[in-house]
Amino acid sequence: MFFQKDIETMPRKELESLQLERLKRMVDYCYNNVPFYHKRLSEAGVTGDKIKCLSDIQYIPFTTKADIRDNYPFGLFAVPQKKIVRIHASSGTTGKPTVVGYTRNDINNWSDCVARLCMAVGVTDEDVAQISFGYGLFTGALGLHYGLEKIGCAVIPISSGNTQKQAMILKDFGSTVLVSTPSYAMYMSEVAHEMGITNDDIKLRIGLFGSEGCTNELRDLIEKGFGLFSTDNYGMSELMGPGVSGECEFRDGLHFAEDHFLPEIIDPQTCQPLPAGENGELVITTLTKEGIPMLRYRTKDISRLNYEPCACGRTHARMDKVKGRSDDMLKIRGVNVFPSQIESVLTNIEGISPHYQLVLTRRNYTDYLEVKIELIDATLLENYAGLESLRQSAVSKLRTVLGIDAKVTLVSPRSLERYEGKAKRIVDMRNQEV
Ligand code: DLL
Repeated sequence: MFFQKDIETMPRKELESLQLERLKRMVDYCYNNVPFYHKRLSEAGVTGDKIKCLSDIQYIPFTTKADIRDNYPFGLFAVPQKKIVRIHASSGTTGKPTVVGYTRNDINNWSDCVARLCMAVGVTDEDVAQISFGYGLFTGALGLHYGLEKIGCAVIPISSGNTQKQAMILKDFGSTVLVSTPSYAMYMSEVAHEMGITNDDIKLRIGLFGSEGCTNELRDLIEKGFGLFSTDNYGMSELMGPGVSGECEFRDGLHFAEDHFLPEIIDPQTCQPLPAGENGELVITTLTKEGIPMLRYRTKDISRLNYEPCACGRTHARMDKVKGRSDDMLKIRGVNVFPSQIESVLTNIEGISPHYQLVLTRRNYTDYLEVKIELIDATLLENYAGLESLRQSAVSKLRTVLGIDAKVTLVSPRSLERYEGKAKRIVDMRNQEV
């Protein structure tokens, strides 16, 4: 199903000329309204009329998270304060948050983009959506909220946390759509089952998961746990929030809202554009944002673009599921390791739960990786031989996929922390060499 079929299936030629026209306009808009861009674009000698084709985007300087932080809080806003109707922020791991502002048009475009990805998996005005993202400065909850309301779906703004209550509401209100991070959905299904709630007691049929990576293996476990069909959606507050891209029912890549966002892939080391089909860092330019426009924003997310038409009829480019971040890709003894690779290995081993933690330490200038994995069955803790064989099997499967040795520690069921938002699975202590 489509929310804006004419736009979503627009012939590529037409779409690209719309993008070119909007890109030229966006460059001039930034130049004229944001002193930061005025300086950057003047230094690079780029103005809207110098952009003759889409690949000329490569002459525009990049924008980074540091640029937003340096202009904290509102320095990159392109409109006077009175035109801003909403402010969100993303909490960084350190220091000040990155702050973003939306005009009324921005909010309208944002809800259109979200409505598209909800309808692409079949959400209708008959659905009841439980939004279990945290409401607040985070864009996830209000982003999905407005998009779902636009379709006419009934929204339950429960926010995250209080997981037993979440399970009760799922059952009592007959929620048909669950909106959350995949790790929270996994946790919620464990809690619901512990409370004796079975899939016959609930009406969930669709999961709209996003805001963090999720392997297909973990997705399959969540779907089995709740008896639903789910899609992945991607976005970031700097660009808008959720709605930048999302899967359709074919789940063969996440369709961009390419009339609003122009994606590129670059080599994160050389910063040079990479041809379609290659893995690299996703760089995105907003084509319509008024509040805080972004020119060539470096997302740090690693993915790949596919411009082939999709079986669903959408013509907008698709990105692969995010493979990891160029900055939290783990470099262990010189080897690039993505946490998603580890997750795929673990979810394929019988007897262990999908909850894990990666602990990195450094001794004598050498990195060590410990993978803590939770058992499903506590009785195995009394069976040394069984435990050891499970451990060995995990070690050898990890070695085959990662190409390095990891220490595997099996821990009791339910002993690792659970998350109501994005999971924090990596504990990096390498700067505290022992
Ligand atoms: O997480 C926006 C969002 C909310 C997207 C709800 C989808 C659903 P931030 O908090 O600014 O915004 O975090 C953005 O999260 O650069 C990615 O590294 C990661 N991320 C977001 N969606 C996905 C996804 C929201 N589907 C950062 N898969 C991004 C993998 C994701 N990583």
